[in-house]
Amino acid sequence: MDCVKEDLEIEDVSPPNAEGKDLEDTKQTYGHEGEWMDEEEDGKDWKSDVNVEIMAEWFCTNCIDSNPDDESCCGQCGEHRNSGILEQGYLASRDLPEKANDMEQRKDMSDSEIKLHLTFPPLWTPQTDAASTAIGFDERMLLHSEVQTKSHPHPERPDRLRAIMGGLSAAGLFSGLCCMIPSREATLAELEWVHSHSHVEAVEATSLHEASYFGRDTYANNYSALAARLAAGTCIDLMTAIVKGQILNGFALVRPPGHHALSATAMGFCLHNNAALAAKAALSAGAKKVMIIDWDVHHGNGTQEIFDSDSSVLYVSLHRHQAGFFYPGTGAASEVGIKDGEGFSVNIPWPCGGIGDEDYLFAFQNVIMPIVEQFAPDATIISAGFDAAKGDPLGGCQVTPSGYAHMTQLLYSLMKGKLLVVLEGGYNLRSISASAAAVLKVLLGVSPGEIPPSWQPTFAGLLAVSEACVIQSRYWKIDRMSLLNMQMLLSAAETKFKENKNDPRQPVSGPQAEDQPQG
Ligand code: Q9C
Ligand code: ZN
Repeated sequence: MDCVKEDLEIEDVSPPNAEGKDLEDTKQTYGHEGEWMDEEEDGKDWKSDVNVEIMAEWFCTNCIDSNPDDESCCGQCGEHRNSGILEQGYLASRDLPEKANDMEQRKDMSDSEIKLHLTFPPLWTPQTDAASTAIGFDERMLLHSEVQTKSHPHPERPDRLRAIMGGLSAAGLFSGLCCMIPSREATLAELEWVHSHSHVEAVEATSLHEASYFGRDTYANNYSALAARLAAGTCIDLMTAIVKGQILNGFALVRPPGHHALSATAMGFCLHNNAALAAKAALSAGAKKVMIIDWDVHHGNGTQEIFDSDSSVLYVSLHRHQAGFFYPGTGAASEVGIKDGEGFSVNIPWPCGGIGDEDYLFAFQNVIMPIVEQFAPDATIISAGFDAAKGDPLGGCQVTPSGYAHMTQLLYSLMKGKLLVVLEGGYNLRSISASAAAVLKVLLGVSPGEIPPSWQPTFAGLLAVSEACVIQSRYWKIDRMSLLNMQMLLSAAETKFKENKNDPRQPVSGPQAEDQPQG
């Protein structure tokens, strides 16, 4: 398909190798889904890569793309090389002493130096009430960082949380309008709610080593196990507080992310499954039915596996699937859960990249909300990766902050505000901070208004949504009219698509469709 090739160009930006490392090393760089895109990989002209190897380069702070030394703006995302993205509205923890709070002095401190200045448990008393929005964050989660041996920085980096915290405070959302809850490390017993004992031990063991790996992409350093316990504990506590009515909703700004972590395996940058642990916490705090809605661009294979045969947890995911050729390869619409959990996994698999707001909202209106209304969850967790956002170096999709706000709003209305948002992926610092701010605004009660009626699905979006509808209608009531309507739109679009060799991402109806340039 045309679109597949185009999307690869977005991702296939492995940098020329300045240090003169061998090609094997270049292959290990992040940002292109290597083994999932073998065909395209083969067509690559390695020789020309060798030729540019001597060129000096710099890596964009915002999107980690590599750029030639003589450029001052990133060719991928446009960020100025010295924009100082992490120095605007920087949030310093209240627990840090003067030195660490001073940006000037702090610039020269390494992450582990900063850690030495942290005093825990927190010296402050959390102030919460039933109407408040709580933020979960702890600077010790910044200590989880790849020990750099490769030519390219790892996308799942501490700056992600710095940028989001900075963005929220610059937008005036933090800390004035939110309360904070202190972070706590999840106990080993809690981790074993969803993970095997040996998995927990394997993660714990990494703290003895400066650098360890679970597979090629999932790194750990001395502090990763601590960060992972904190991420999990933060999600557990926020969820518990929501179910008990101590806070209205919460945003867990945590890393490492969690949704790829299986009960016995760390993978996809994830160590412990934070959202799954939050779901268990909700159940133990008295919720009977919990929903996890996962809008990270990747399928949450870990979360799905953990609750595969469990009818008390509904797992819903929208993700780039590409017929199984996009990481992690799972999440076909036909995966619906097993045993007692059959019908309690809902997958909406995008057939290609480039998917945006219109398709996400179309999926919400036509499959997700109808199912969720019937399931009627007592607690809802959003596995909120922002790697489907426009500008993301891994996702190659087009979701805007407004799209994220509308998705949050639909769930907010249904749940009367009771939502836990858990950060998963998202690798463009500008995109993730703008998206997180848009979501937080909704949590704080600011509605983004009506979904623009001009938003129409694309052929690709319609394809995925109607496939999911047909499959899910075995388990849930899906409006016959909207099913018929979708099928009509689809067959019309299909004919058009075949006749004109159109881009599958072009809108299927509405005034824009006619004006769209062809090819
Ligand atoms: N070698 C999250 O967004 N890419 N994880 C692997 C194949 C891994 C993404 C490429 C992407 C993991 C939380
Ligand atoms: Zn992801």
